[in-house]
Amino acid sequence: MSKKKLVLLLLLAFTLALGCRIDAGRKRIVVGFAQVGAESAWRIANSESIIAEAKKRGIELKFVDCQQQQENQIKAIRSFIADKVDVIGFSPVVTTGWDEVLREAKRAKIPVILVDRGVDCQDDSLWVTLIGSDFVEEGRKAARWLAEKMKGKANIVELQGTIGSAPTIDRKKGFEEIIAQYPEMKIIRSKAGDFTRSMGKEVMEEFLEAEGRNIDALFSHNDDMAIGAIQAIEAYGLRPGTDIIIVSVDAIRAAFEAMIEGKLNCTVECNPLIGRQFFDAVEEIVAGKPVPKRVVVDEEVFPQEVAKEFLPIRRY
Ligand code: GYE
Repeated sequence: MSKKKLVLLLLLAFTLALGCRIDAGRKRIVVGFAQVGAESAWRIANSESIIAEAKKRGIELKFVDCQQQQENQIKAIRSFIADKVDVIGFSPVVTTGWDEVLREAKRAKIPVILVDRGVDCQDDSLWVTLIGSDFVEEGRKAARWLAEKMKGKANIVELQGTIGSAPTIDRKKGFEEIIAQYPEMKIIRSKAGDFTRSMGKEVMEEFLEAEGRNIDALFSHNDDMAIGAIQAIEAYGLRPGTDIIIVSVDAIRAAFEAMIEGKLNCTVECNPLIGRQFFDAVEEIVAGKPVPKRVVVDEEVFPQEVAKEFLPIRRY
């Protein structure tokens, strides 16, 4: 063998060996996820969907429950940056106040995916994509259903979600947009119940105290608050679903059960099972492929009449 051939052969062997080493040591994808909290059945299903999908794909997930506190989310994101994760996912508890920490992620060249909720930042290069529902449309759907049910006439009380959060801002906007077309449909009281059952109950008690039988309908920004409100209405001596017509959002199993009991009238679907779409985007981003800036989840409206049919197949 000539010297030249030997050198070439050695070079080839070296390259192959190096290639194998790199392949064998190919880094597992690491994702940091700063979750809002565990405030509702929707959120719990959303967390489960994300955790299960990471496991299925062999992706390392650093998952932090931020207990509905923006400062906890910012802290978690900073720790993900320090850990040099491949991708950061988070569901912003409120829309504002993210510019600084998102700029830090950008400087560290860590792509950010918004999951479920959007942010209000001028610079949309601070995140790669938003995967979640169209909350304005959900508000419209609730209002359209209610307007038809009430024949365009109702005194409505509104239980809002977390103040300053995207679903609260947008569901209210969509609902009001449709209600504005009906001069005899009015929101007579509106207050935040922070998306929890206990607050839904508490605020509904206040509404009843102030308005009593003057209330015809309730629009609740999620099912958990509606379920809390149902308890308050019963305790007040009125029949939820009959004396007060109730429409809410999420379509969790407990809402279907309440509809079967006749206590809730309609729920607009908001799908929390977005783990698959989230990790599809993660893998595409890591592979350097382009992803759409906005991915909207498909959703339905479920009135009481179909509750029995759909409860057995509801997954959350
Ligand atoms: O409707 C509510 C949850 O952001 C869509 O947050 C989500 C909302 C959901 O706590 O139940």
